[in-house]
Amino acid sequence: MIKTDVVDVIAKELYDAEKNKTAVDKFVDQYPELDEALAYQIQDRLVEMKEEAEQTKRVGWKLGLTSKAKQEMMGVHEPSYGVLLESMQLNEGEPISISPFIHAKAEPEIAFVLNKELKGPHVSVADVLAATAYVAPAIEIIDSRFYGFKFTLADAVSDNSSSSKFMIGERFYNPENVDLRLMGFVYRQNGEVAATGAGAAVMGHPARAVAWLANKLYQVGKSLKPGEVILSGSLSAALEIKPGDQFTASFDGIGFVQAVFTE
Ligand code: OOG
Ligand code: MG
Repeated sequence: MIKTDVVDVIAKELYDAEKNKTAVDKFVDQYPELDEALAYQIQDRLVEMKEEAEQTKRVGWKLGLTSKAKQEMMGVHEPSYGVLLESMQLNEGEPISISPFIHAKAEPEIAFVLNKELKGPHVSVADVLAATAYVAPAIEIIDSRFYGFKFTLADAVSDNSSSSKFMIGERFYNPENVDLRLMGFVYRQNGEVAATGAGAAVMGHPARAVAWLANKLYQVGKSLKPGEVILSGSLSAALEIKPGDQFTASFDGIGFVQAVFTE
């Protein structure tokens, strides 16, 4: 098959898998040509299909696999990115039905909202902080379209890095007033502590994940734009969601955000 066909075929399979809630086998076995570069082309095609079908638009980016906890959980040892659409955003406090998901999981993350462009290839942590209007606590709901959440980096990248929904706390903080590296966090499921740590869990500094993204996007002629929201990637292992579950991600100095799930 020629490359453009592979892009269309895989994007369509992933689109249908999400729509019909039916998981698929990972693609690398069937398509040995599926490398990271091709995977980002598939991701772009998949996102275009959703933009069209859902009459929505791109609002930012998500990082994936930026912490050791997540890399070990997934057996993948480098970060990835995906696209956030307006249709994926949930309002704080809105109950979330798990019915559209295949096997969703919840992750504690830090959201960055930019007020300046960030263009690679030499973006640093300092550049990211200078271009950040505010930060806020976030919970990402991921849902892989692959059986058993089993995939290689290229598979997951094609699947828009397992993105599904996200919720950002609606109180916003100037990043100058917190040390994002040392900022402690507590992640709770139904009141019980599931994970604790500090911002440095993400690449030594959460802003480094945003810098990595800007520099990575430069390779495909893209940049981060003012107004875009960027999710840092999970600071701890993702937790499976059951109906009735309640997850709270609390961060020192920037408050918390809570996600409550229903049938
Ligand atoms: C890939 C996406 C990971 C994160 O925050 O690390 C991700 C996956 O593990 O399914 O969203
Ligand atoms: Mg995530």
